[in-house]
Amino acid sequence: MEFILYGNRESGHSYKARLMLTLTQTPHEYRPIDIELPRDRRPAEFQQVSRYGEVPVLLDRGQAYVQSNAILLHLAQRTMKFYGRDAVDHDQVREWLFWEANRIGISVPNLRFCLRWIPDTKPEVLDWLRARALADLDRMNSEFGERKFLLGEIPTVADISCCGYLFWADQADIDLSAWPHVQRWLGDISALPGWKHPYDLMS
Ligand SMILES: N[C@@H](CCC(=O)N[C@@H](CS)C(=O)NCC(=O)O)C(=O)O
Repeated sequence: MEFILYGNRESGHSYKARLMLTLTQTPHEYRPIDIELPRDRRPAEFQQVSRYGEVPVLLDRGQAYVQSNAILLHLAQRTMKFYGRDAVDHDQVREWLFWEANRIGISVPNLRFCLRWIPDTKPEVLDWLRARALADLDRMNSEFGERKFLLGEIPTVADISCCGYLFWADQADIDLSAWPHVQRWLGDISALPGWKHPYDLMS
């Protein structure tokens, strides 16, 4: 198989990569990794290719790619799908991927992680994460007043990246009805042919 994806069902970063493979109808093998195991007890084949010890990892003809947004960019370039129309779009896609990695791809996942798995998280940490998440959702909501997707009328990997954890917003104790444009955008993404919810795609 040309493409092999290592991921985990609770990992939105893994979901982002598999959603791209699925939406582009790219044949691939999915190999789930138990990330509750200590890193040195995970399968040797995974340890060998996971530079930072994390999921997701994509193998493309044996070459390993790590970091979900780098994987998305690689797949966009390989398939020339979900990449926008021209060089200006490609630059904007890259900007959004960097934004996601520093903003909504940090705030919402970590808020969810602390609420679900770290019961003794200090309230001030939760407050900080929540404030960041709300600011990030405000930012995204303001994008969609005039545009269907982040770059306009066509979806790109920028959307695939930014939406990843938002299908689990409830697990981060976030009620998305406060951001109606974000809700509409998520609805449009979930209407794309082949879309599946994280738990249906990653199990
Ligand atoms: N910046 C990385 C984050 C990857 C990440 O945080 N992976 C988590 C799951 S969502 C993981 O592998 N955790 C287990 C570990 O670190 O051992 C990306 O975008 O791929």
